[in-house]
Amino acid sequence: MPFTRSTTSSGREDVFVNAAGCMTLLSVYPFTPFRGSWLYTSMASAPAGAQGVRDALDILLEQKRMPPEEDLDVVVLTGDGSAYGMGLSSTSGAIERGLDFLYICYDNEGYGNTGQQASAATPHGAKTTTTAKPPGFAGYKKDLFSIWAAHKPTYVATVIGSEPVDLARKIEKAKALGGPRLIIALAPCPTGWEYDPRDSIDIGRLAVTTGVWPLKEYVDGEVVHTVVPKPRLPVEEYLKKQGRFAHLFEPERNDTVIQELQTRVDDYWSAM
Ligand SMILES: Cc1ncc(C[n+]2csc(CCOP(=O)(O)OP(=O)(O)O)c2C)c(N)n1
Ligand SMILES: [Mg+2]
Repeated sequence: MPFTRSTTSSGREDVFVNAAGCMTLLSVYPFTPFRGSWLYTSMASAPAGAQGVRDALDILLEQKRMPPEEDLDVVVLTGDGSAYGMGLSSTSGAIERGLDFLYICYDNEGYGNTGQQASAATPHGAKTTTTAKPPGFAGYKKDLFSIWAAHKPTYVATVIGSEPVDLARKIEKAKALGGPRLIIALAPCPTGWEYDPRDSIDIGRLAVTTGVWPLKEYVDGEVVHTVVPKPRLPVEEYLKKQGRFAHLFEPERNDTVIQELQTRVDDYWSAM
């Protein structure tokens, strides 16, 4: 029988396993805004922490010390620094073991908490506190979606706050499934990306309409795009809004990098 689980959660039925990052600052001992339990882990070990919590819950269930209706969902919550980099090894192990957990990564494309140093999720050309400008970050954003999908987990999806209906549908879908599940949320960050907070939604929309952030899901071995931007706006519309890319436009326009970023997005969509 396929695994199904109630999606009507108040949050009390979740255990959040949260690796060090900006989200950690929501909880200042002994207070937390999370309705359920919250466990803090080091950057590299949230999925290992999740395994421990899941195992403890399973033992309680097996020994009938907890009724099934009181079972909890284990939700890992980390930034991109953990999800794309430091925690990737423990994530791979957890997926391989078929751990029943939902991993939510909020991806602000840098080590935000410590001052926006470059991470494995930083886009090419962006200014960070660990990259010279110009020309900005020399590396390329890691494709975490495909890395997860290669493990053949139950579910992988990308979301963004500026597309709330798509986001809500994917969270509900992920919550109803079992096994390893990932949701990656591109999280525009006013401090790290250098823009006025009121532009967060516009920047999120531009990430989608320029094709920079494809909204998609992997389920049953298939990748499906849930939003296909047509026609796509030029990538520079997205870049121009953010101070971290300002050096690509002033004092001189860097056509080489701007064109490279555009070509990479075009190549992605023409391969679909
Ligand atoms: C092994 C290790 N190195 C460095 C740190 C310091 N540190 C704490 S939070 C953080 C940034 C985490 O980045 P990310 O996961 O992207 O989350 P964000 O801060 O962007 O929310 C760093 C480097 C740490 N806690 N552990
Ligand atoms: Mg980050």
